[in-house]
Amino acid sequence: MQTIFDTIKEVSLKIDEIIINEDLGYVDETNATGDQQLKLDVACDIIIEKAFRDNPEIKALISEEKEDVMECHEDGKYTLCYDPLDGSSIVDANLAVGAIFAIYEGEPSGDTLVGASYVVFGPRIEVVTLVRGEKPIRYRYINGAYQLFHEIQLGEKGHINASGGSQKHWQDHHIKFIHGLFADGYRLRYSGGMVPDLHQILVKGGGLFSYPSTADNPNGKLRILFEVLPFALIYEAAGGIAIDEKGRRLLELTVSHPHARTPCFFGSRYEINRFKDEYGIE
Ligand code: P6P
Repeated sequence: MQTIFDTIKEVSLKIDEIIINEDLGYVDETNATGDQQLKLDVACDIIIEKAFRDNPEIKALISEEKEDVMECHEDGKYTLCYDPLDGSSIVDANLAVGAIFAIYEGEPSGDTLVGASYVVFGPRIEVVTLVRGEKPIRYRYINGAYQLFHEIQLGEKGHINASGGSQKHWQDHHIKFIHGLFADGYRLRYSGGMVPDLHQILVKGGGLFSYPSTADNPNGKLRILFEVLPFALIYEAAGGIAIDEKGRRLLELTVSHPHARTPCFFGSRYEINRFKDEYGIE
């Protein structure tokens, strides 16, 4: 799996160049989940596909930007699912964005997820890698090379509340729960970029990221295979909890379709247990 992480670090530098130098306009296409595609999305997708398709370890590639599975090597060990540039629509505001990678050994599901990684394209480029059963490791790109920065460990309780989704479409009990955290002094830290928003909670020691079901997104907005499951694995490995609105571990969800979505809650233990109490979940 280390060769996959090394390749992610290599492609991160190419994607960073694309973000800085390329056109931010839209193409005429939409992706598999109906999002209008930016030229950035397509360019980053091509970079990742080219980097991995000849790797004999790769059985198949599944991209958020493509409808179909890309079969690579019949005897390959891993299926790699990825979101090439999550949050690409906020690049034009010069906000941090990210790429997310999920490494499955077998049919993609929470049980077969054996590794995860994400890249944060911010004031610095950072990569976090995780081999299941180990601690997440944070790397920073400094002076022309990635340097190991530290292992990531969430505290018991944090102070960040990253509350996603259209507030006008939140259900009443969600409004009460979120506002209760703010009333207790939590700080709103939500950019609309899943990767920096979740990364911030991980590296600042704790808090809550929530993207609930809403009237306009009844299944939530975030995609299970390439967004939700990799972060669920990373949050649990960092000592946190990752569940859906019924309190089910996200890593135990069944995946009905490669582009299926789910409501999701990621956080340190105190915030998730408070969520369960207020949602009346055992
Ligand atoms: P909203 C970006 O488009 C994205 O998929 C995630 O990166 C982010 O967490 C979410 O959408 C933001 O959605 O509805 O809060 O703007």
